[in-house]
Amino acid sequence: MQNHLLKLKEQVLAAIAEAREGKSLRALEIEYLGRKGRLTAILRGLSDVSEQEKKIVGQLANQIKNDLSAAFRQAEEVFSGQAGKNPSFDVTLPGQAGARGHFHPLTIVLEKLEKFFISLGFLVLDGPELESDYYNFTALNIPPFHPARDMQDTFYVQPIAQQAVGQLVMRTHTSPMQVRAMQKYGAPLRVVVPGRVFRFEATDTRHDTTFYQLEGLMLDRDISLANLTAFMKLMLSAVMGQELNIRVRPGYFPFVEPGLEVDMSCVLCGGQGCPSCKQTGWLEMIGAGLVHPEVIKAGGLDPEIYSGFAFGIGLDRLAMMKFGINDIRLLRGAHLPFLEQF
Ligand code: FA5
Repeated sequence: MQNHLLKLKEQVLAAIAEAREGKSLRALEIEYLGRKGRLTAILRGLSDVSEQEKKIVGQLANQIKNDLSAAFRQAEEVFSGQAGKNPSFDVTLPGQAGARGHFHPLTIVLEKLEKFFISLGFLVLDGPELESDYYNFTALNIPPFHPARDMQDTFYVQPIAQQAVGQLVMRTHTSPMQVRAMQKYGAPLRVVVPGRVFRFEATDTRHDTTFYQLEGLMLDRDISLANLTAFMKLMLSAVMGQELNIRVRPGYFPFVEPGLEVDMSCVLCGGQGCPSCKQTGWLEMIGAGLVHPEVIKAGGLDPEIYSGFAFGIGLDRLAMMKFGINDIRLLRGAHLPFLEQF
């Protein structure tokens, strides 16, 4: 009997949920709870059961009747548009504002860069953080034991299957993706590769052991330094939201020839000189150059046909400049009062 009652309750609740108008709701109520309704009939039939069962089943049946009546009232309110108009609920009271998240300064800078390069027809690629020694160094014209390896000391990882992949490193820059992209997509090629990189070095306000870079590579026929400098000026101006000047100086990276350091005019002092730019009016932001013929060969392409430029920009330093952050370590400090400012 109890099971029968509980099943009946489920049946009615399902029918209420399916009702689409007040009329069918009223018909349902009469069918089950009316004077000649099915639940009423069950209650009447209780005269045939034992006193003890009568007590238990009677109590359950009454409870079910009350529950169903309440469900009918609630559904009726929905149909009559009264739902939510309960006078004990004051809709004019101010609500509780939910905490709203926002983007991290690094994400803001990265999105601006990606948008800029996508608008110029570049692909955005992702690369492995745990990289082979070959792509991180050797393919970039930095063979084993070459002194240039000292420029970017890193964390070496012991591979499980040594013979399969050779030495593994936490990548020191995003440049390994240059050769990977050439091998996968050939030329002509326009790609940018944002990502996290790792170095084994002492931290200070401008150096961290983990930071972000964005690599850029453009390969085609007749790409020159003029193309490179034009892109650098446009890119920095787009991210900073103001027209900036750049200057280039010779720089040494074994995977480019010639190699350049690109500085941008200091956004804080407009190039006049201030503590942030060490009174020079310039800030070093980017390593760049024309892709070395050996690197183009490692990518499976002919350096007699294709030339190109490549660059690597530090996103942390860019975010520091854009938002006036004076210590790079704040970017990964997970310190909410700091992050809530952006
Ligand atoms: C490189 O990593 C080269 N792969 C860049 C490159 C790409 C050159 C393509 C030529 C062609 P560099 O070590 O200078 O270069 O780093 C590039 C940028 O990363 C720097 O300008 C700086 O903005 C940032 N950076 C370098 N070291 C750190 C560090 N320890 N902490 C934070 N940012 C850093």
